[in-house]
Amino acid sequence: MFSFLKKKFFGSREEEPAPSAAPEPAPPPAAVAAEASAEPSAEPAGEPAAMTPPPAPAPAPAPAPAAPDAPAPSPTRQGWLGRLSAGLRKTGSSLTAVFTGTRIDDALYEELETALLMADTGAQATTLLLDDLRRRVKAERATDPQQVRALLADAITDWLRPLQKPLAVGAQPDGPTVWMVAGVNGAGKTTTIGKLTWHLAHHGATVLLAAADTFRAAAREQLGVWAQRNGVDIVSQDGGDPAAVAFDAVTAGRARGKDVVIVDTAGRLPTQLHLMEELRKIKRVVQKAEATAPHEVLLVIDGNTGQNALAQVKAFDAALQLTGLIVTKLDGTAKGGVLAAIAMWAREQGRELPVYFIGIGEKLEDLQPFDAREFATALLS
Ligand SMILES: Nc1nc2c(ncn2[C@@H]2O[C@H](COP(=O)(O)OP(=O)(O)OP(=O)(O)O)[C@@H](O)[C@H]2O)c(=O)[nH]1
Ligand SMILES: [Mg+2]
Repeated sequence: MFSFLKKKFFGSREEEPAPSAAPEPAPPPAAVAAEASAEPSAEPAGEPAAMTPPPAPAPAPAPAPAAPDAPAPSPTRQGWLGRLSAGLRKTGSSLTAVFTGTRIDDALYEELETALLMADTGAQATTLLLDDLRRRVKAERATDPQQVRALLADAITDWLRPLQKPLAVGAQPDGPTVWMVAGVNGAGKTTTIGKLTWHLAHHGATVLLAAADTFRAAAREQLGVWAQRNGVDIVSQDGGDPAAVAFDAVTAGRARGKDVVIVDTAGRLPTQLHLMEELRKIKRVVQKAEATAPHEVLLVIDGNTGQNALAQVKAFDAALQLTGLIVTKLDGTAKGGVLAAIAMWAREQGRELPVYFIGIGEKLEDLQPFDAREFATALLS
């Protein structure tokens, strides 16, 4: 689930038991439990998946034979994949319907083009994906539409693979790994932070949360509940400057020897320029507290936002120079194709923009590392 770079984590488990259904009293804040089993009452937990290898850089997609490129997933991961497929079924059913005929002809490619566009893949990514698919079909001398479907899964996998990367913890020799989390209102930032904290604590990492969403008391309380459930420290204050909270948190994280500091921020629209400026300030101030921080600037995207998700990526990236994405709510009406559009945009920019995790629900186990092959398979199932 994470790439733990410090020695102390090397023995950590990749599979972990689901916490008990009954919430347990949280340990004192400073004592971060490696075996935290306090479980959100509405959010039973599960196991994280194994770490994923870093992706290869993004070459122009080339024809490749259909072959599974990952070991068989764990039963928990299997169940999660089943639900991901169910979440993406709307896309999947229209994509798979294209391959029910008997011929590979222009009509098939036209239907496929429509289905990909309807799946939020975007015009440019759709065109490139179809060109790539045609090359693969020719190279493989495919004659059966079901072969084309398998080749499309390969093409999508290759396109999405540059997005696949584990989130690293512990690369900093002297201080905490600092993650800053941003996104539009209600994207799932705070919930995602809570889930990440749970998984980190389970791997023995010590976490400190920064409630830099100072606008709403409810936002602080929401993060406070997650801190308590996970038995981790939180830095928050009533109202005031979110940048100051972030500064205090990073300073406290270092002083207390924490492994990870996660800064939650208030939701905002990219059009709210003063709020985007505030985000920039939070980042600057975090840098003042720790010169190398933030080590990750993560954008949380609601998967249901369709093509608007790409607009969010561009706007938040312009303000913050994002280092990664987390896509939530792929269990809703999300169509999934937007990941291909994001992958293409990142490639055009000549840079890496990993999708570290995807979420398919509100439970702890619903947040899992992104895997290109699995996602492509779910999309076409
Ligand atoms: N169905 C579904 N719901 C989710 C997922 N992730 C988060 N949510 C829900 O989305 C709602 C908003 O989540 P929050 O974590 O509060 O979102 P936020 O981005 O912190 O919101 P603001 O701080 O108000 O901007 C909550 O009801 C979450 O439980 C997901 O993957 N699937
Ligand atoms: Mg929030």
